[in-house]
Amino acid sequence: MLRAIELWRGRIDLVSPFRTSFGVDTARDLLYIRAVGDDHSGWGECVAGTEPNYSSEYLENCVGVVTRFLVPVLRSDSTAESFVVSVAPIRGNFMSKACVEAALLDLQLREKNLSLARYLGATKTRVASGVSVGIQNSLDQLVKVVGQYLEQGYLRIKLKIEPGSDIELVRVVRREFGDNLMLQVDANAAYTAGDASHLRKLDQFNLLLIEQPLPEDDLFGHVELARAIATPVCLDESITSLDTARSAIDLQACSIINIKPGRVGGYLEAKKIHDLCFERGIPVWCGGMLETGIGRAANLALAALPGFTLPGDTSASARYFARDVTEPFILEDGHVAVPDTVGIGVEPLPEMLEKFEKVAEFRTT
Ligand code: SMG
Ligand code: MG
Repeated sequence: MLRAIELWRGRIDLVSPFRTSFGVDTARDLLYIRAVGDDHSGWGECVAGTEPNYSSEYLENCVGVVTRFLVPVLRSDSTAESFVVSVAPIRGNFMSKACVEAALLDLQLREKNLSLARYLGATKTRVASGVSVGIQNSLDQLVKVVGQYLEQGYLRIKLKIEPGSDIELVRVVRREFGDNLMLQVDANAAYTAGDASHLRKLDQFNLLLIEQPLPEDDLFGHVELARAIATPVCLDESITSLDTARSAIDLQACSIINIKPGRVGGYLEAKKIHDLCFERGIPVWCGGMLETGIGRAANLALAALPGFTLPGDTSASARYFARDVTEPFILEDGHVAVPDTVGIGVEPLPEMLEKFEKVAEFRTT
């Protein structure tokens, strides 16, 4: 039974600034949802950023959406599944929905003594991990950073690119680390349909994929671009639901999909997208939103499904934080272990939670 929902806020510094085509992050503002039952509680992490630049959602707004629209649908007998149905009429706000759903899932799975991985249908006990490398101040710095990650054992490198900082980056990294390196790029929607001939210059580097080259709502632009270049197009921001995933696949706007539960409204929708892609032969991989251990744990459970055939942005805790909020996730032999106890398998460490603030509590009836 669900007795209460709590909202917790905190902030955690990143070990190094993370620069993308839309901005620089030096820390993460955090919103955790805690679903309180009789004997257990479940945690969910909101992936929204401080500002609405990756997507239109932002953390402060999520606090309002959760409080005003999502918590009021909850009853003491609510489940993650019933919650998803109840909030379907509320448009968008995927990241707000996803963190509440995640907390409910964690609680109900703990009550059933079942791990999220097993509940979702995981077939792996560890997940191949890549790392996302932000835009650096110089090419020398980029080579140094990539070299360090490879030394740590990461199996795939993703370079953030933007106009003016793209072809040369890839050329230098390929030259330095060789043709066998699994390498991909992420533009975070920084290009336009007119950039096809420029982006075609990436074709010579045998990239695994180019992620979200064009704006989120430009599916047709991606169709045209995918026809014009040889590098496989992967969508991230554009895929906000099972329906958009199906449209993108049918239109051939992409041949690979990055699945992020926060972006699609939760783990249940993420699993549906996985299942569709699996059936359609579309490779998927698990994206990242600089999550702390709470979000990371749940992402690892998802990434353990059989269709996740490409390494994810499921890096170890140390890639992000000097000290994670949970027990740290570590990289071993290029992989991160999938939690397999109950629920998401982790909880905030008491000494870390002390630095958080419980900003709201709602009792259910
Ligand atoms: O969690 O390792 C991570 C970050 C991966 O590059 C990453 N995420 O567009 O895929 C993406 C970005 C979005 C987050 S930028 C703050
Ligand atoms: Mg991306």
